[in-house]
Amino acid sequence: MDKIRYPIGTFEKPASFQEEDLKKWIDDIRQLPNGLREAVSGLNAEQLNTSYREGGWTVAQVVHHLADASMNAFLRTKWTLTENVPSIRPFDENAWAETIDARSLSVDFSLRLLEGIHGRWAQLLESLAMEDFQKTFYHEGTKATVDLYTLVAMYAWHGKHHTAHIQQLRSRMGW
Ligand code: NI
Repeated sequence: MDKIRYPIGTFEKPASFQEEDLKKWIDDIRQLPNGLREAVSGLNAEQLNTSYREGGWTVAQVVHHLADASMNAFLRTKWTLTENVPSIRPFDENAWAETIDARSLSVDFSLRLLEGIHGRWAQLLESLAMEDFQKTFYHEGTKATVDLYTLVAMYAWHGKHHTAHIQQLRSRMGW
């Protein structure tokens, strides 16, 4: 296992879902914007433009990537709740991380996006009944049917995974 690339390990789909797991994941989703803001606080432009690993995204690209991923995940959640097994399309995360907004804008744009998205998302998830989390979408990329439980668990992991990239870089560099 590459600890720089996977500081908290890879995502493992939980074998079963308990109400307390769900509460914890929703809490992780709610906390992500604050934790991320703290992880980048005080970094200067040069530090924000430093790759978290050899050949990897810069700190700023990681922040913009989190906004890209959460925008998609929030839409997937809404489609799953409002349509019958909607078909969702993947997005090319590497290509999205290379467009001009993700390469040049202040991270503050994406931090504010994440605050808005995660605030709405956590509130929505908290309002659902347990059986709502069994609703599914069809992922056109992996050709798999995915339930809402798995999406929520995955994004709880995803936020912590990328925040840890930044925290680990800071600790390695002594920032
Ligand atoms: Ni990611």
